[in-house]
Amino acid sequence: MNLAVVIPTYNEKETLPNLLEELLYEIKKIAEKFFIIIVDDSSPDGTGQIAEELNIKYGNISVIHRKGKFGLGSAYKEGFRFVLEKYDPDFIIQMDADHSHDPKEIPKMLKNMLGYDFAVASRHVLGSSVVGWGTYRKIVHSIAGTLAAICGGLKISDPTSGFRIFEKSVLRSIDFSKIKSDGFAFQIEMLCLLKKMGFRGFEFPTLFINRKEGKSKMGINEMIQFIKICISLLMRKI
Ligand SMILES: Nc1nc2c(ncn2[C@@H]2O[C@H](COP(=O)(O)OP(=O)(O)OP(=O)(O)O)[C@@H](O)[C@H]2O)c(=O)[nH]1
Ligand SMILES: [Mg+2]
Repeated sequence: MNLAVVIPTYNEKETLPNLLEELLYEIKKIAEKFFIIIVDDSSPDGTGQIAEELNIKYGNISVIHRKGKFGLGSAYKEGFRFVLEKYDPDFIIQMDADHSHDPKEIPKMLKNMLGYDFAVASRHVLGSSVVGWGTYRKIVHSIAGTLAAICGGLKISDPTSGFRIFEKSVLRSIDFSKIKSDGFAFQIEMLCLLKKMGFRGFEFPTLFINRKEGKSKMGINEMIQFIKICISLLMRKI
């Protein structure tokens, strides 16, 4: 099995080295060939350079250096296009760089992919847990997830989760120019498109650990864009 992992980064110098060490350890156990793609938006803290150094240390890491901060969704679009054009992985994994997503769950999710087109690591199904979130974060997250699910008509309990696996033909059949969001709302639009195209997904119970280092990039602008996308979905404009 050949695997590719796409990781968008913006100021993640504290977390990326440990994440990559653990990720490589896990995927080397199951993959014949593997490719890691870091999409860095000129992180002022030098994450892009650190990613290059990690490639010298481990190999198999491609770093896409972009000229500005163009957003999480735009980073995924570019990373997915790159990986499909350059490599031919059987599965493509997306995850955050902040080590909130546990690489040990990748083999477990892959084992369940038979008969499915994609998988979403969920913080809301039986067996999942979230470590390190306060009440405010839990409430905001629940409201955002519920709103997105209602507006998009999604049956997924955690539509904002950024830890997902796609079978390669799924990503090959997607016209990414149809996804308007360049920010965090990309996650929702992507699920809506998958649903529209009739792809089948499942949710996997995840252990989500809040970032211990670095800062969240989810700001007020992202929230506004998220609400706009939800309204467009509700009005069937997407
Ligand atoms: N390339 C790129 N990556 C981004 C951008 N915004 C966020 N990211 C990355 O996207 C991932 C998710 O961002 P986070 O800040 O962890 O967002 P979050 O998980 O909602 O927030 P926390 O739970 O507080 O960490 C991380 O790997 C970020 O570095 C961006 O504009 N460009
Ligand atoms: Mg995060």
